[in-house]
Amino acid sequence: MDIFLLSLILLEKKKNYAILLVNNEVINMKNSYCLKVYEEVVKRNSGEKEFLQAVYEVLESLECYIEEHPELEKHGVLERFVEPERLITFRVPWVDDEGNVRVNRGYRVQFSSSIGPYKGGLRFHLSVNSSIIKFLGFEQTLKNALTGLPMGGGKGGSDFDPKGKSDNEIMRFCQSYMNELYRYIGENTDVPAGDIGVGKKEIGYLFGQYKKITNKFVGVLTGKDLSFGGIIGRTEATGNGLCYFVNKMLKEMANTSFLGKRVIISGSGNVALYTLKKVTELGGVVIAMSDSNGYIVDEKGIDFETLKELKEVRKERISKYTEIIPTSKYFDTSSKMWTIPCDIALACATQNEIDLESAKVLVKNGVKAIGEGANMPCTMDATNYFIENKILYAPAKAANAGGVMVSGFEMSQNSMRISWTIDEVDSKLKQQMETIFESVYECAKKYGNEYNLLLGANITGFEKVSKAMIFQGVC
Ligand code: NDP
Ligand code: 2IT
Repeated sequence: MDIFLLSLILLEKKKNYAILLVNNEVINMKNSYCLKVYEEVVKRNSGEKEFLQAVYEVLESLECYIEEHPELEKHGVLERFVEPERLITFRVPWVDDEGNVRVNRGYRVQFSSSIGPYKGGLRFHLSVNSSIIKFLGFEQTLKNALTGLPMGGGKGGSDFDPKGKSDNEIMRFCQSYMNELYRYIGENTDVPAGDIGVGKKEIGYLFGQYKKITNKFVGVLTGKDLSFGGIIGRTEATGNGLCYFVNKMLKEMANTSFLGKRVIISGSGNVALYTLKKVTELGGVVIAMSDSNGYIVDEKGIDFETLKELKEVRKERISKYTEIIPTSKYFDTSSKMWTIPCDIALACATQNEIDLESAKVLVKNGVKAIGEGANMPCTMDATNYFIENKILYAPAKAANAGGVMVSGFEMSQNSMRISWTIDEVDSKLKQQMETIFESVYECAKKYGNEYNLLLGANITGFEKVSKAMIFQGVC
């Protein structure tokens, strides 16, 4: 039987306490308001498993806060909070190098404008669908609230696969994507940036087309090259921010640091690469990294410059690393990387890459800390397993907020027509990531579980967004 249908039947049977099945996981939710809202979300977003997972995870951790704030139900805050303000889908036609007409689907979800203009990245990946875009936009709303900057939540992208495409094909695709997207965005309305498959090159093509259509040179996108309004340090910001957050967590919760730790990092894209660089600077040894095909291991530590050249310049698969560094080995199943004994595991590739089985192996092998550089990289049962076993766990919406935070700095730099220096960017990023840690840690302690930084992050972000929603009335 369809698991979502089953969830509904179970909900019908038990009014105030239900056992829900989400993505085949059995979960408990007790608060009647959260339950009612979740039931509606299941009905309305049938089959959207990533979105349901993200909403469930947030609602479950908000229960204790909701109990203390009955006014939220009166104002219908949760009902509005889980429904995107706008979801735009559109056709993206383009012509490949052989002259064939190709069609992809474009998306932009404008999830919440409660505390600022919609803000969030664009993902170009074969797997992109409305469930993935909505889960990312929903998470982004809370993440952006944690940054302390006035940014709402949005996300977008396409099922376009950039792998194997020529620069000209990528340019034509980006131009066609922007031919539709430009109607909905603006420097004070919605400010997209990069995510999987979208980096500085794609942002350049998108910006060029926006400027051509609108005849405006404004900060409508972040992650731009420095030559036309980009901010120094944005490329490194997510990886650096993740390391600042995890380092602070190690210090405050276990009186230790990255120094001498064995670290594994999934992925080898933007977030993973600069995480490698910063972990190494902080004295950790990164012994394994991956791409979607497999992973490399080198007990001596993976070399940043070699991997960067391979991935960013030569656009090769990670397996080629072993041809340059003979001490390294390649294994062809990326999910098996989590079986390597390590002190710290940093998930920097994609959603649901650490499941319960991987979590159990990591814990059995002595992992001390998990950091989420990617969005929702741990399944719900994996997350619960880490928290129950008192593993230090840095949740995505707090730990990877450094990227969008520096995007926020880029927006202010563009509005003021000034340039920040690298010292200004980096010291503000570090300070603000540490502040985020402090506030989510305080909140987790307040609600009785200092290891549950996910609860701390969800409540801290939600408190800000929900206050703004109540002040602004029903809209
Ligand atoms: P990139 O496109 O630069 O790199 C993505 C990396 O993840 C690649 O190594 C890719 O391998 C791997 N990957 C992607 N999809 C899968 C998959 N389905 N299975 C296994 N591996 C996969 O993206 P980013 O580094 O920018 O993004 C990585 C994660 O970080 C995403 O979850 C993103 O949402 C999140 N994030 C990004 C921010 C940013 O500023 N860029 C900010 C905050 C979060 P391959 O090359 O083989 O596809
Ligand atoms: O998930 C994310 O926070 C991002 N992809 C960065 C978004 C941004 O607007 O910089």
